[in-house]
Order: sequence, then structure tokens, then C-alpha cells
Amino acid sequence: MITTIVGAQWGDEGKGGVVDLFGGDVDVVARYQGGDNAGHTVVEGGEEYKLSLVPSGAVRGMTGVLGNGCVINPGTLFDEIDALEERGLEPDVRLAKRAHVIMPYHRALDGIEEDVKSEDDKEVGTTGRGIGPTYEDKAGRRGVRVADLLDPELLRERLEYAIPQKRALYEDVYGGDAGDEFDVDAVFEEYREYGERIVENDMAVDAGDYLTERAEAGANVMLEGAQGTSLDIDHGNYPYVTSSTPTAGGGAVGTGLSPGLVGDGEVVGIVKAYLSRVGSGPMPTELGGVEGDTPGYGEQGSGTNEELATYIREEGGEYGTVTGRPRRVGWLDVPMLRHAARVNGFTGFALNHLDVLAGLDEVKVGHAYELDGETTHTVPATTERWADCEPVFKTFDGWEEFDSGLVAVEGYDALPLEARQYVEYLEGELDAPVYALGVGPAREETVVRY
Ligand code: 2SA
Ligand code: MG
Repeated sequence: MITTIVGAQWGDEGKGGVVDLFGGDVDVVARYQGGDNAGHTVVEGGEEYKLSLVPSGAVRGMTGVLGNGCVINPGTLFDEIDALEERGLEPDVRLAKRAHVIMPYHRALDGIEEDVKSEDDKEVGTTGRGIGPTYEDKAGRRGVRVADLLDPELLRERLEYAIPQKRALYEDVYGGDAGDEFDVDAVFEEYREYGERIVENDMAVDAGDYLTERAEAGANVMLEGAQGTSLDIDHGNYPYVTSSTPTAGGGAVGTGLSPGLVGDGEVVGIVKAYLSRVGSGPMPTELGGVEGDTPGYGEQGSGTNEELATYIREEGGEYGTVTGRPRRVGWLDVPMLRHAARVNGFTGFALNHLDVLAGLDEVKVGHAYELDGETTHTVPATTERWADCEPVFKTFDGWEEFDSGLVAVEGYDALPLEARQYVEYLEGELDAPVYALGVGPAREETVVRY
């Protein structure tokens, strides 16, 4: 059985916790896209683990696979593995030989491209991890893959081809002063050592073969999406997107499992009960932004309520796991979720952070948009049109603070009536059941319904 976990919004919906929750009888957890731009917080046995690259299931002893659709920074990978080992865990991590490798020059280029764009207020607000430039080189057929790290001669050959082009881009186009990040010898030495460690620990696999074999032998495989649907390079809010495919189709392409196998399983959409976003671009239901982070779109929608945004940000701990950036906060955007449900084919979803909204007098959702005097229920294909959308709000009675531990034990019916009304409205709009409800930060503070 294959279960795919996909963020329905802009990432940070609490996917790591859900992977971990359903991970009890999972044998293998695979990531299929992204790299160390992800940020998963997993709370296990009172310990908090923050991971950006290693699949979150590794905290609970499953095999973690980084599929061919991922971009891997080996420095981050080994730092995370070392840190987990220091805390007494023995993570078993496998790397797809076909996965691309983030090189020092990719990070440097990510930074400088953002700097240049910011002069015209056009920056994406990337995590600065070199994600976009690495996928560019993948598409440009000058990338370095995990398999290349295993063979020093091949690695050198790849670097001697790619680095002069990158150096020229940096120096001639951007006028930067290229450092060691663009030096063949320096990069070669560092990455050759990573390759040795991968070989020593026998970490490289053909991910498609490996996962298909495991799945056909009856293993439960979980595909762990990072980021979210609105950050998808195709189905997200281009150009304010990441450079990979977080949506469910990426689960097949990014692992080498066939679409048939992936489609036979469950696709669980992870939804946060409100909305957060890091980085630039429109956000029709925004309550309050972060200064300098919303070029051109700061005043869209409802008008802002900074005070409420700040309250929700603090209650929900809405700061980037990797970068620590404060997140923009807004009401739930239902057109976004309808779009996500269609693209991903959610068989069900998990709704997180219901506790964060507890105690508010009223809770709103953006139920639809008004665009050129017409009502629309889904997301337009362009950022420019989306920025023209005014949210049509629907207001719910707020629910009182509740005892998360008690609700988790007693189940769904122990939730305040108003919270259940909110949940059931969403089930109706998305035409899929809520499998699980997050009512607090710990794994135990979850109501599992199905
Ligand atoms: P990038 O670095 O090229 O992938 O950035 C492109 C856009 O994608 C957004 N993005 C994210 N948004 C939310 N969470 C992300 N992961 C970390 C986390 C982020 C962090 O889970 O906390 O620590 O700040 C993530 N990764 C990428 C990014 O903001 C750009 O809009
Ligand atoms: Mg995150």
C-alpha cells in the first residue's frame, strides 16, 4: 500500500507530524521532490526534532529514501544524520542515484539572483538553499547526480564541464566575485569525500527499483511531500513557487514508482485550519504580512488585521523551521483547497492547528473570490489575475479553548460544536473526509477518525 502525503497550501501544514502519526505501520518513507528547503518538526517521546532533508519517518526507525526528484545537499544530509546519531537514533537513509546534488555554486547563485530581483521588488523569497539553480542545471543537462559522486573521475569530468559556465554566469552576468564555490578543485575535494561516505554506508540505490520491490513485497510505503500545492512549479502560483513538483503526480515521477501503483493508494491532503505563507506573491485572505516580504501585494483582500495576524503567528509558532522567518498569516482560503483537491485527487485530508484558532469570537474563511464582478470558486492560472481576486468571506462562530489531550482521547465528538461545524463545512467543500485532526503540537494530540 502506498500513501502519499501532500501539502494542500503553502507548506507548513504539519505534514511531518502526519507522516509520523500514520507512520506506525509504515516501512519506508520516501521524499520525491525538494531538498533542504523543507522543514519538518517532529515531536517524539517529548523530544523535538527539526529536519530539513532527512525524511521525518527516520525519527521512528523507518527506512528513509530521497527519491530521484529530490535535490540533495550532502553537507546538510550528513549534518542531520550526525545530529540524529548523537541523540541515539540510527537513521537508515538511502539516496537515489538519479537524484541531483546541490553544489556550493547553486547556493551562491540562489543568493545573487534574489539580490538582483529585489532591486525591482521581484524577489521570490527563496530559502536560499540553492534549490532553483540545481533544478535549472538538471533541466539544462549539466547537473551532478548522486551516482556521479560515487566515481571520482566522473565527478571531476562533470565539474569541469559545469563550473566554468557557472563561474561565467556569476562574474559576467551578475558581476559577482566568484570564490571557492566556483573552484573545481575545492568543490571536487569536498564532494569526493561525500561520495566516499555514501559508498562506505552503502546509501545509493536505484530508487524506482528499490521502492517498487519493497512495495510489491507488501511493504507500506509513504511518499512524503514537502512544501505544498501552491508552491508547485506547474500548479502553484508561478513565479512565486519552488522549482519542483510537490503535488501527488510528483510522487510517481520523483521516485520511479509507476503512476498506477501510486494512484492505487491513498492521497492525503494536509490542511492547516488557517493559512500561512513565507515568501512573496498574492495572498487574498492575508490578515497580516511581514514587512518587506510582500512586494506589490501587501494590501490585497480584506484589508489587514495585524493584531490578529500576530496573535495567530505566535499561537501557531508560525516561523520558518529552516530560516526562522516569520510567516505571513491569513484566513483559510477555500478556492486554493478546491484547486488542491482536484490536482491531487485527495482521498481524504488531515486538518491541523484547530487549537490555534480556539478562543476567537469568530473564524472566517475565504469561501470564494470575486473577480471582475463574477464569483469564482477556484484559483486563476496567473499570479496577476489572482492578485485581482477579492475574497468572499464566510464567517463561523468561534469555538472555545478546549483540552487537547482530552479531545484526543475522547475523540471527535468531544470537540466544541462550532469546531465540528468548521470541519464539516470543509469536508463538504472538498468532497473528502477528514481522516485526522491536529488539536495540539504533539503526536498524541491528534484525533484519528478513520
Ligand atoms: P525555494 O527555496 O526555491 O524552494 O523557495 C521558493 C519558494 O518556495 C517557498 N518555500 C517554502 N515555503 C514554506 N515552507 C518551506 N519550508 C521551510 C519550512 C521554510 C523555512 O518548512 O519551514 O524554514 O523558511 C518552504 N520551502 C520553500 C519559499 O518561501 C519561496 O516562496
Ligand atoms: Mg515546514
